[in-house]
Amino acid sequence: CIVQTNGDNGNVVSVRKKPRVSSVGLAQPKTKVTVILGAQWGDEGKGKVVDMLATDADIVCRCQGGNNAGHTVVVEGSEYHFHLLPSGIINPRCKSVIGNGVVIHLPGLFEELEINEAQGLTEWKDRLLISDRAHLVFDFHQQVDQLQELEKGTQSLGTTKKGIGPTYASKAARIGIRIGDLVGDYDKFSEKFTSLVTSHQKVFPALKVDVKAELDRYKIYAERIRPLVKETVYYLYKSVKNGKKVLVEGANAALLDIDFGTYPYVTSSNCSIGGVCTGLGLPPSVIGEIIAVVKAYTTRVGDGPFPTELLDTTGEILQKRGAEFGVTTKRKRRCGWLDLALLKFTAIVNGYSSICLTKLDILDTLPIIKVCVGYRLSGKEIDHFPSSTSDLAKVEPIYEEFNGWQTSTEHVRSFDNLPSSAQKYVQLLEEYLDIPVKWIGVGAGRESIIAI
Ligand code: 2SA
Ligand code: GDP
Ligand code: MG
Repeated sequence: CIVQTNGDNGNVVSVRKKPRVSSVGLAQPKTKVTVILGAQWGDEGKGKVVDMLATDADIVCRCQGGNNAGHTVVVEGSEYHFHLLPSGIINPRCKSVIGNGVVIHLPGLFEELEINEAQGLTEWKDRLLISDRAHLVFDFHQQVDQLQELEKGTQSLGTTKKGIGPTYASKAARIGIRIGDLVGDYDKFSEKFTSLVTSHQKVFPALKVDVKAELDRYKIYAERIRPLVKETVYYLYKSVKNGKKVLVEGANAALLDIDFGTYPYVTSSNCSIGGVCTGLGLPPSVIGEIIAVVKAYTTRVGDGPFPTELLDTTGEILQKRGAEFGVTTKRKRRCGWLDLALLKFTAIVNGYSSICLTKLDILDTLPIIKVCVGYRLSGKEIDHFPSSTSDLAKVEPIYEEFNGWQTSTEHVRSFDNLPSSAQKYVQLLEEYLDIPVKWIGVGAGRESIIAI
């Protein structure tokens, strides 16, 4: 009961028996949002985990990145690749949201939809919602990405050349163009586009853009995209408040995060937990489970330091058995041992509540398996993940060695039926990070999973 008194004479002016509201906005939501994040350098198998959890979700959201991402889902032998679309789009019950933090290349988005339609994706028009605050990636951003990589020569980052960095740069410079601009006043959009091109041509005189042709093309895109555009912040607010189950699909991964990754060998968005809030307009109080997707070994595509990289035949075996090729660029992925020192760092940043360990089956044939449990720098063991890439390039991994299980785990569906050395491998990961492993992937298909 709240009693308010008049300050002068102490008389009671109002008595309130019940609080006026039964909850405090989204501080106590009915259900919490589940987040799926890549815990290494990407391609951990997030798409598969999202597809698995989407069967029980109402909404699946992307919050950052663009069509640099490549997420694979294998259902009954059919392989789907998603770049901009949330992997939950193949679930006919699920709405898919592309949030404000995503950068969208519309020609790429429509191409992706067509490819997936040919593979059986249907009725997406009623299920796909795109934030009016999301920024647009134009073809010239992709050209700039290529020019920047060329200019860097041997210092290149190994980007996907999808225009991601240049688009986030336009956004941060406050000259970017949003989906809302495209579907708004077309004259204003045209003015903004023309001046955006001009400002880039000042820096890159080699940049050739047929502004009139681009504007004609985007007039058509504006009409195609208009029915999908939504103010998604309010939509998600209402959904969470009404108890809808929301899943967030992280793209890229923690070590590619612009702040916490191996800068400058990173992408240009926050792929860690913070990007979920800023990329969707969700407050931290609604975040529930944060699931780390961890590959049973480590891969990296693009340049930059990689302490446990294997430049020998074991690395080749992992690359071949794991079919480690970029989904977007088809580049060979670099492969190495599982790195727990790295995972400890990303666990600190992201606060994982559980782990989905993927691709354990890829280790099935190895006689010896190593796991990095710490780093030495200049001969001394260090207790942190170096922020400097030159230090990271110099660290010496400290390894723990396992006898391999050398038997197929592909058809195993319970933890108890895994070979004992595979069980020990999983337990080391859990104990080192103090986070439970809830699922283990033993194949690419939807069914190839051990739930613990
Ligand atoms: P960008 O294009 O500016 O984001 O590139 C910057 C760095 O980020 C890396 N990056 C990725 N790493 C792993 N997987 C990604 N998606 C694709 C896939 C990659 C592909 O699923 O296979 O096809 O090559 C991804 N996207 C960006 C990139 O390699 C640079 O190191
Ligand atoms: P994402 O970017 O994290 O979604 O991952 P990618 O799709 O880029 O790469 C992961 C690859 O591993 C895909 O080809 C998946 O089909 C495959 N994959 C995922 N989980 C498993 C697993 O447990 N075992 C095997 N063999 N393949 C898997
Ligand atoms: Mg990928």
